[in-house]
Amino acid sequence: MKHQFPKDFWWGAAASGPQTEGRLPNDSKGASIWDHWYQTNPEKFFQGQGPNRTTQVITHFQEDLNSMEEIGFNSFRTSIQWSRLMPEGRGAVDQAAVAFYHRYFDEMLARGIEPFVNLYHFDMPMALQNEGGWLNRETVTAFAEYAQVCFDLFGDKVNHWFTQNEPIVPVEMGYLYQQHYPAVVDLAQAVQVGYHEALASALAIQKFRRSGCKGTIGIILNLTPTYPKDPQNPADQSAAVIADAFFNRSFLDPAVKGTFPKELVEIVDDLGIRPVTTAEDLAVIRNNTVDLLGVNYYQPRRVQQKHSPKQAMQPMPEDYFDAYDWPDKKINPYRGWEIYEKGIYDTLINLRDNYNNIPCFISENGMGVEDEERFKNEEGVIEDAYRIQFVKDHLAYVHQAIQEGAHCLGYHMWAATDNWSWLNAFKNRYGFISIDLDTQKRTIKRSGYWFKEVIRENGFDA
Ligand code: BGP
Repeated sequence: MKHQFPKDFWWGAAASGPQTEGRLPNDSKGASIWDHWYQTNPEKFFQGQGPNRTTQVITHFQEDLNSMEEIGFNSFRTSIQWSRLMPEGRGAVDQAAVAFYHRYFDEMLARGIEPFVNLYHFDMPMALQNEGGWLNRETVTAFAEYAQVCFDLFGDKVNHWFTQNEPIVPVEMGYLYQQHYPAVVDLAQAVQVGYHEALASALAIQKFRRSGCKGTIGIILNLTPTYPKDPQNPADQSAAVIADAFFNRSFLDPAVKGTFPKELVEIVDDLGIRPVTTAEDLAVIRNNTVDLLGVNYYQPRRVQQKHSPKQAMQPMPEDYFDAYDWPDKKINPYRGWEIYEKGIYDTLINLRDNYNNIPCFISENGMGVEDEERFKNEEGVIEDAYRIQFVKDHLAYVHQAIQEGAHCLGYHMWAATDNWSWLNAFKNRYGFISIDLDTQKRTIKRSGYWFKEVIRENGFDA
């Protein structure tokens, strides 16, 4: 049986500015929170590798794009680094950065690769972080101004804009679980940060619409379908509803419906930590929902009713549910994430049924594997059969969801090339294209050649 995808399906992959661009000595880029954290705490980063030396796209983008063209991508997502374009986060625009992004997007277009451009991928400019970052309402205004600068500069080249990638991640990792700067643990701050991110996204969408830009604007969310341990047990079920409200609907509802989930509003009211807001700002959120939703899918979340004693002194999302370790789960041992292919289908069906079947696409899905060098053949090609299987199994479910009416327009894998990954740096490799970090040489992996066939056929044999 052949899984045939709709005409004009988006095939490609994703990356982000901070994970690929790298720095040049004495460049004019401003510091982001990552540059700052690496400077103060290099030991936090796997093998001490920081964001200054990534895959050096700033000088090697042509080679990346050549490989993507060879595979046959018709689209590719990356992000503009706010701190590269506007080193202080507001005010002056750096002309070297403008020239770089123009060339980068031009070179994509010249190869028939549609640039999908995201504006924020966890990379707060340090100058703004010093004023409170997302805790500060002024940052929201600065973000909308930055978005406007991007629309004005690159609006004639870019058809698909995204305001943010995974806005829940700066909330959870920066303000609850200490994996991103500023690594504090404070639910009240986390709620304010999340609210400001949602507002910033809506305000950027308002700017986009008011400036009459062509194309679409959306947001990219990591949706983790949430399964109760026992679906028949009402207490497990309500634990799943609350976890879903915290980690999915917190951004999905405002982005698509312009509202916040009532379960979450009740919790923050109960705890007395409702974020500071104005009626005017709430109206901006209500009236500026997305055209297009990017769905990053890696793993599900499994929960059960709260049995365990409270761990932290302060309030935490985990006060409302316990994690459930499903004994039958499949796991990617390198990343420690469960692999559950059907989750991608359940997510698309949820969007179909509960989110007005909003146009969406899979904007990230992938598998990070350590030490892939061991799979290199005599020609230097990495034989990553596991990645082919992973993508195939997920694509089969995407196909099924489309057959059943889901409005899914494309599939982007994470990632195009191997790239630098936050605290894990280069530990796990994700790309269709491998990169030798010493020589910066790019080589397409077996999965990349397999994907080339899928793109050519617009489908594959199941
Ligand atoms: C997503 C992020 C990406 C990327 C990916 C893989 O959450 O949008 O930036 O990093 O996950 O995760 P990791 O790099 O942590 O292994």
